[in-house]
Amino acid sequence: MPQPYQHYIDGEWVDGDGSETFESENPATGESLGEFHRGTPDDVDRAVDAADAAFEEWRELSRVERAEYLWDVYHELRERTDELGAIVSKECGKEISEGKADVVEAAHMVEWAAGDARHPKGDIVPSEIPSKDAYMRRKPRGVTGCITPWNFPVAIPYWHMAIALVEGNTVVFKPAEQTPRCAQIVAEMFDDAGIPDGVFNMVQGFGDAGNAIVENDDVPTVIFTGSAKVGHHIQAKLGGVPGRRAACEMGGKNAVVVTDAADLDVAVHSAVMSSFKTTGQRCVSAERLIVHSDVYDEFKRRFVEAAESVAVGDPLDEDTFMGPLVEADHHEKVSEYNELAREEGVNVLVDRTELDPDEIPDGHGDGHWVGPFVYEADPDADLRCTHEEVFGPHVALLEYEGDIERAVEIQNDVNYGLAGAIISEDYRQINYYRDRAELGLAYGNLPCIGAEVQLPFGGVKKSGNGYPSAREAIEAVTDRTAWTLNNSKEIEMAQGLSADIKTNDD
Ligand code: UN1
Repeated sequence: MPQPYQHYIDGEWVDGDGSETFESENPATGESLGEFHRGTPDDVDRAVDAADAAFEEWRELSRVERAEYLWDVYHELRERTDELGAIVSKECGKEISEGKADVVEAAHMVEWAAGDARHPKGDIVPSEIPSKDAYMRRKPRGVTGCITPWNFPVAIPYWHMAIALVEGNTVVFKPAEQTPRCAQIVAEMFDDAGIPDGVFNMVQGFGDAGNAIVENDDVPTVIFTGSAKVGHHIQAKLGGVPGRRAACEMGGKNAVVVTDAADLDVAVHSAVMSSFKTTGQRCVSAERLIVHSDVYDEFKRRFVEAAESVAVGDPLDEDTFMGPLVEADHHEKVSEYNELAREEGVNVLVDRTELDPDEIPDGHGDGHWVGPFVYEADPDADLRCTHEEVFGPHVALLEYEGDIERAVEIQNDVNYGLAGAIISEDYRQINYYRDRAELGLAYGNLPCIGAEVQLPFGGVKKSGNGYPSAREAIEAVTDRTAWTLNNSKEIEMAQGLSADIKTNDD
């Protein structure tokens, strides 16, 4: 492919209108991974026009025919997992097992959507009237705008697009500006699959391009995964507009609850995974550990030991546990939150904000390195550091006394409600947590990361409206028709309503 890399609009690779380009940077080394055309709002509008024009023919195909294009993508994802996993790791800094898992998660989502094309759909609904057949149908909504984040640069685009396409919608994809190389590969796969012109379109760029999708009234559905700030803007903008819908998945201030009945091996393992995997940069990562006082001292000792020693390093090295943060601005934000926690008077237990020079791998001096930051805080204090999402390896230990109700009260004392976990051997505690924790995704005796694609992924409260994965995504990209057919020559109404037409002559 020639550089600068191009947009994909109406089945063609194009430069677009703008004169600006931008670079993708490897966050572990600072090296450039390519130059990309920066899309403009006009480029987005052209992509929307192409998607709108392609919609009528695409919706006429059967779901099974549409899924055939996705099966091609599936096989390419499977065949190229190792190669693409390394590109994911290079572009967003996730360690290599996570880079590959991103591609595998993408394959799973495509498999789910394409396989679902052959599954029975809809409900048969009873009628009061014997001669009536009632059932449910779903219709595609049209152009779907997909605005995706950098932390799952292959998986999340397919979360959004695989189902939207199988259901008969066309797509305009605006990937994160931090991971355009991965997005380029996503687009190449649709091109390789020979998807009809205009059905899939991609415009590379920044927030102004994403906003052009939101502003375009020919886009009935916008699917967004990313920051709460942008997601709430989209929800506010589209919420009151008839016919337009926003399906948003945003962040969290997620917690792992460790009760007095916890197995501490499971607790420490789950907490380390939840807090430090992906360098804390999953929207499901845990930044709060709510720990019962009976087990607090031992848990703290073991968790601190792990936080002091987890391996930060080259994402391509299989011995690395945590890669760098994604970019300089984010490094600054995480460092500022660590500083803020100190200003708010917490008790800092581990501070690896600045790594020792010998911890930074050779040739990686320009990476955005950071290690764990762990502190103890009062669960009742109204602190920003324990209530706002940092999106990094920044973790508070919050000690509680008393019963599970108290732990769940602390868990729920944030505006977010995405993911969480309870570690306990007591099924009553587990069941109370399951029913009362305000969460979209909850786990028992596991980390609160690593959801499988067939689960309905999404949160409550400030975390989103619970649409972006699997069956629930179908609801986002389709409209329901409750269909009733009369098999009789007579019209008979339900509810005892008279069907007699009475005239003045009666
Ligand atoms: C995200 O957190 O940004 O559940 C997505 C998980 C992954 C998806 C995470 N399957 O950890």
